[in-house]
Amino acid sequence: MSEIAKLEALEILDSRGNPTLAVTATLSNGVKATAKVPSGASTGKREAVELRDGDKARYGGKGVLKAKSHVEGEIQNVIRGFDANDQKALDKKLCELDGTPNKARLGANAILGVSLAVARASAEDRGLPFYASLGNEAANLIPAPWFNVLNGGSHADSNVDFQEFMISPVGAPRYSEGLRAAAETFHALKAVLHKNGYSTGVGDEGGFAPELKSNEEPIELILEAIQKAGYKPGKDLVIVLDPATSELFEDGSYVFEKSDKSRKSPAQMVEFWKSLLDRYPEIWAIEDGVAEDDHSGWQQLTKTLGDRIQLIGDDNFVTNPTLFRQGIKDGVANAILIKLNQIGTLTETLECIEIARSSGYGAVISHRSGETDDTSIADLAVAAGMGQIKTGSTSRGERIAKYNRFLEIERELGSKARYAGATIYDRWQTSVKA
Ligand code: 2PG
Ligand code: MG
Repeated sequence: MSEIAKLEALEILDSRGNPTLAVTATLSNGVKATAKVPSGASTGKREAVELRDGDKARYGGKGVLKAKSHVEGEIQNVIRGFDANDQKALDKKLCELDGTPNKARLGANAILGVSLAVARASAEDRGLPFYASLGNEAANLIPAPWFNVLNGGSHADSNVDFQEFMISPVGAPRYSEGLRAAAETFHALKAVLHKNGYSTGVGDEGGFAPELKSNEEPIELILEAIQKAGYKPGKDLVIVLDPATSELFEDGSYVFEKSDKSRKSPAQMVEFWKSLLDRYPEIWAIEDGVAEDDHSGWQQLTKTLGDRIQLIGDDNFVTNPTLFRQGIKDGVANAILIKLNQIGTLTETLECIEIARSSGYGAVISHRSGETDDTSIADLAVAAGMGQIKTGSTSRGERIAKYNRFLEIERELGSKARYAGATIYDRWQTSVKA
């Protein structure tokens, strides 16, 4: 048995220049590994608590020295001597030690850092790649990525209300070819934006963030770019949206504040998506098409479009097994977005993935808008055979780190490597994807 011998935490910066934690776990035999914690901007209200110092004299209150001291103090004192290969017991202990329903006392950033660092150390200890340590020998499915090539909403200073316009190379024969198709399309999109006189500066997740005229213009520009790159929209590459509508929901209405200032009722919002899908059959999935607090809107959306496309719940489920189970009972969404730091331990994250699998829901692993060079989510996606990931555009090092990690895994798996591609979408009507 390899025991946990030491925990160290370092206050580092994330991709937005805000503090976050790097946690290093050292085992009794000297093996050590580090995990770095991400941070969101358009967070769901019921996410586990990211503990910030609140000391305005440092990083505008965003320091994480308290979380660091929890890792090196209370948590280390309790888990020193724990079996590093018993992740479930470790994560259970971390939750008990925190004692709150949302990890508010010790901080989900502190807890996740420890949970992941120990998981990584355990993989090192057993001489396995992280994905093989987390999964089993059958873990060989490389996910179809969603590349966020145009950023809006709270991730960019533009007049686009919706947060993410993504492309997914579902038609590629293998992951590396899909990555190439996406990168080529990203460059083609840059040329299209230039031609139209738009800026090509990028937003938080590496997608372009120009001042566009409407919420539909990004779709038109992306379709043009896919063709310009030599691919077929709706076949080689499809479109996925995360409008992050919880950010637009005010007093029961959806307010398109950044574009035309219009207001929509939940029923009108569902109608909006339906008509958008009618016009753009290249859209295969929508995340957070209605807001986290709009429960009946979610049911209506699922009833109306759930047999046509993948509808992913992010802000409403917040990778929380209890909220997810309830949502499934209530007929909300048909897929879940999985973010480790929304819930705070690896075990609870895996539980959500398992619930999705046993309920026939899709599961998409995701980065946060504030990221580091940590690549754990790439390995987790393969370990759990998830089939889909979103981790930004084909620019910005912290995004590319994950995409490049899949290239290493693909090479390592050799002929065993499978690419998820379009298979994930088989259950939805093929007519939409003609
Ligand atoms: C989202 C995420 C990631 P954030 O809404 O899905 O793209 O954004 O990390 O800001 O919550
Ligand atoms: Mg989202």
